[in-house]
Amino acid sequence: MSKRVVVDPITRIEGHLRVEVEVDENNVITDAWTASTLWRGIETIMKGRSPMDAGLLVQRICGVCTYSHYRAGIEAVEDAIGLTIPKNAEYLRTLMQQALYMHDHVVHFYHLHALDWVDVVSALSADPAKAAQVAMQYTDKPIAAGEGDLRATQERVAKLVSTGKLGPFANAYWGNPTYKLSPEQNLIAVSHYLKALEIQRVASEMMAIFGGKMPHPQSLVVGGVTSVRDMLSPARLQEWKQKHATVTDFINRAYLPDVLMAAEAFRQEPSVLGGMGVKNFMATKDFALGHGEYLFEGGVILNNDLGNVQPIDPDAIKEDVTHSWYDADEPQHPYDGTTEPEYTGMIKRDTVYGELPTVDESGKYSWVKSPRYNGEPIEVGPLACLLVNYAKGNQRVVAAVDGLLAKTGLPLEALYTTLGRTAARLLQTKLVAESALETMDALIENMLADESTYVEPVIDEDEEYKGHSMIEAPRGTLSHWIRIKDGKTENYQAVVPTTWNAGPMDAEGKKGPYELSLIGMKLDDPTKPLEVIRVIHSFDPCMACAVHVMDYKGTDLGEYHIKAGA
Ligand code: NFE
Ligand code: MG
Repeated sequence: MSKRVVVDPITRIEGHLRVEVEVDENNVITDAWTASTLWRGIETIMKGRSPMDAGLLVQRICGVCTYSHYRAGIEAVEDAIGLTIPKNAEYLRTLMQQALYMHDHVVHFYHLHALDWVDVVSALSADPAKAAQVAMQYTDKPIAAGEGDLRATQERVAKLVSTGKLGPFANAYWGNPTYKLSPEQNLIAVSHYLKALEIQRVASEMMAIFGGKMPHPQSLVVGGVTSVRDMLSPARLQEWKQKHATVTDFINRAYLPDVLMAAEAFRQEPSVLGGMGVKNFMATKDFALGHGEYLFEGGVILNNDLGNVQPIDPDAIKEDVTHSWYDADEPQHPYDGTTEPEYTGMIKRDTVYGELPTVDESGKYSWVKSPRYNGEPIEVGPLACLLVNYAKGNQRVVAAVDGLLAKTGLPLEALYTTLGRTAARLLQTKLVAESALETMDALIENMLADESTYVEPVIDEDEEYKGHSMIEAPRGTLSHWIRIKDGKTENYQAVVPTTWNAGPMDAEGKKGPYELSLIGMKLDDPTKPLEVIRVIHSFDPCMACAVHVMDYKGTDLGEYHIKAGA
């Protein structure tokens, strides 16, 4: 008989995500539904406001990739009014985005995803001297993995455990048999987890040098950038380079070796080698390197046909709300998209934890919409970006992917897995970090001849405009779509990476990447579904981004009782 497993909330993400799966008598997942239970809001409040404020307002969609929405909002307006920004502004915007990626991906791997791979309790029984030797197997120059570092880490964790207050290490499925690292490997990873807390601060400071602050930097405006004095100051540029070197060092000496270590340990673990259902991918051109070159090219791959990467057709994008808590008669193109709430609630049924409210999959069950490309679901994110660029023969990407496959001895097919998604994020981080120095050189070279950073925008109140931006955010392709009338924002829609990946079924019952990635996976113990969490975390969910609508009328949507410490 089939049983329903509910995971809610999925922790270590931004926002609220619920996953429900149905398992058969062998604990194999036969069906899956993902639902955002969080309702926020930005698209609706954009209406009637000045397009000049769009970037600053939409930036509040998220506190993680805040720069992405800021930039996307501003570039949508620039596209609408046909404004081309100066080269210096493009390079500076790219430098900020490189800092964002270096921050966001390191935080995801260590603080949001690592504990799906790393058993902290096992690290307590490691031999630090032996662990220091193990660390040398994955890099010549380990960081924070000498015997002294590892002993100190172990003592720190033991002290935490002895207090009984486990903080970030509480409420996990420690001891789950799908954890595969040895105690020594676990100890190395825990040491890097702690070191990454320092590194993410340095990456944030990189962003703040040109952005004024992090999160929510504030140096972009429609027409260019405002951090002119920082760009002209050799001391500021040097400070950025030093911080860049510190973070890059960590990526090369901790993040890369840890992914190699995980690839080796988990290469036989079935729940890690699945994790992909939708074989359509999309990524967009981004990261200006100078001289008209970009780090990543864009395109769409359908049915995993790597021999046929198509250019992105913006008209092919529509959002379906058949199973989302919104009202619309048919899939809508974002220029004409609406965001009318229609909450229909949950239904009670038996689960492995007893009777609970559960999603009503025959009706509406998520606040996330379902974007489709010519009616097809698409996976976006670092893996999609690498696959599109690998297929297009982007030399940097081909070298990075082939290099990692050679080092791990894994075939190309290994990319189409939970492990592959996680390894792709590492490779993207490395490529972005390396490219940042090229962008910096391009900026310095360009400024010798041209100091312009801003072009004044003009919006004619008697004209109507529409425009969109499409950029790569850390979780994948992000597009913002604006219509301007009477000098005001008439309609605004954001189609966000997590929306592409986490959306519920569409009108035809087609499932998106999250849902399809879970079907067919066997759980060791349905009451402790670590495998589900690991697969979903590999996408790096951000429900704040995915559901960017709030109840601006203050309507009571539901009542929640939260048991502290439960
Ligand atoms: Ni809130 Fe975001 C990114 C955007 S997610 S983190 O990256 O855009 O879907
Ligand atoms: Mg939207």
